[in-house]
Amino acid sequence: MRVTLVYPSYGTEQHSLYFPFGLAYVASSLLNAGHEVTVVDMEGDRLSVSEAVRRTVDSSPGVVAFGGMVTRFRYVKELAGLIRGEMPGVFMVAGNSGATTVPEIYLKSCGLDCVVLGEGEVTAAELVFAVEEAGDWRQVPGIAWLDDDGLVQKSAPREPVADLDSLPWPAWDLFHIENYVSSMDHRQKKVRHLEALASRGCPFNCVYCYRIYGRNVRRRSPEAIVAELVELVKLYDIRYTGFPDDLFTSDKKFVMEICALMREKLPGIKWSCLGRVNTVDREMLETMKNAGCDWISYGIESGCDRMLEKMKRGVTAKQCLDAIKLTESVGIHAEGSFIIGMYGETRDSVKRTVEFCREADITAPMLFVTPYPGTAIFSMALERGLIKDVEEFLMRMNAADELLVNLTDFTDSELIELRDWAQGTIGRSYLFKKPFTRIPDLLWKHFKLRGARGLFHDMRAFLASVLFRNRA
Ligand code: B12
Ligand code: SF4
Repeated sequence: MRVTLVYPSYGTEQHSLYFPFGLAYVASSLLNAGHEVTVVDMEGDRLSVSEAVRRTVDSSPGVVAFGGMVTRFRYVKELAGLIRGEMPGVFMVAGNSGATTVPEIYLKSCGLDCVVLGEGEVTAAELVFAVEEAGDWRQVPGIAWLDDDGLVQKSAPREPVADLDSLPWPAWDLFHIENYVSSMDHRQKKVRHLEALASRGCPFNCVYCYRIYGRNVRRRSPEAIVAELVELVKLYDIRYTGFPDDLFTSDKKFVMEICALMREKLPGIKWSCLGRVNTVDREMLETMKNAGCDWISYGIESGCDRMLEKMKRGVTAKQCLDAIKLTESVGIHAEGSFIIGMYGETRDSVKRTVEFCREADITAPMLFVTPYPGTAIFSMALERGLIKDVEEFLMRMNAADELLVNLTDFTDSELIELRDWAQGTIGRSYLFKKPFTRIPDLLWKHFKLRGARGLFHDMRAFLASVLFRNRA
């Protein structure tokens, strides 16, 4: 059957491109099952909504399937409405963490026939087959739909793919891959790059995080991961890579094995990953460094132990500081991500985060805590009436640089001001430690990461912090 996969855009701003692995994995499984697949990539091809609709309709699909992060819900809604107007009989489906956690919103607002829950590869292939055969697609495990009374019904749960090596590699060639390979990467490297997924799942339980693959970690074999990377070098001449896993460093032995193979088969290739401070040690970091790792991003989130406990991070600020210093000491650049506005946040806890950054000598954009669907804080925000209309909340979602839901005892404007103060103070103390190298570097980095708007916002925050430095 002819299937058109639609990747909705982030928006109109210029920013780096991130390859949509979820959709590309679904595409390769559909191809493997014998279906004909077209991709309409709004993001990579910078398509307007009307162009995306035109391309979708022109591809004459029997099934239209939407991907993209939950933050792109508003585009799925708009696209689905327009496509339905042009092709009333087409079967429409969506998959991702949003469709999985708030299926009723996707089904009702976007007029979809069904949504795929969780891991999509096997479900999508079976679903398209059932639609093609005019069979009872409601029997396919791992989906949800609306019944005649408008109530959400779910089929039997889909078992996770036991052997990740059995999945075909992502269908890179259905996308204009050169756009992604040559785009600047979120690890701030202007080199040819593409990543590969090594594992699915994370054993930890942070209250602001949703893991579509759950707590049980499944890992590909190191041989298969490195073989895929070797293929990426051969096909696209990549020089930089990384692992967009939930948590790449969840198992030392696994990481060490990948590193040994990378040293042997991919000398000269640099890479980065997401790490967790209590899953690394000196031996592991040195091995990673020797295998080309030059950048690790740690989710630090707060420099205050009380807040770390509230987030159920399972680590202390001291552990975070030690890991950052250890990482830098072996020659890998360590970066931290921070959030502000968790329930229980106070001026004192924010000051501790600022102090933490000073001591660690790091800076990073500080984002507002956002209760994404599926997280513990989403349920809490619903219970407390802080999110009254889930669809309206999804429609406003973006990159967490705006305050969407206030979980604290501060007023919105107090919290925004506190964030601007903290962001500015952290940035100022970092920059002025080595002004001649750091100021140009940081401006460029923020522009790449967050576009012109983000750069403008951060510069404004920085100036505000210089002018009002004693406020907090
Ligand atoms: C890489 C990444 C990014 C990249 C972009 C990735 C991209 N190409 O879109 C960047 C760095 C830009 C990014 C940004 C953000 N991200 Co992000 N990101 C990830 C990360 C680490 C990996 C995504 C990935 O490639 N996964 C691997 C693929 C194979 O899995 P998948 O996408 O889920 O796809 C599977 C299923 O969802 C399903 N599926 C997916 N699409 C489709 C389509 C169809 C038709 C079907 C049938 C099935 C299906 O099947 C797929 C295969 O099994 C995930 C965590 C994770 N490991 O998933 C977080 C994650 C998706 N991000 C998240 C968040 C919150 C954000 C930000 C809001 C963070 C921030 N504070 O700014 C921003 C949003 C920016 C924006 N404006 O939209 C959350 C989403 C939470 C939620 N409840 O939805 C996640 C889950 C992290 C987390 N654990 O909380 N992110
Ligand atoms: S934030 Fe990171 S460590 Fe915590 S549960 Fe999510 S993926 Fe795991």
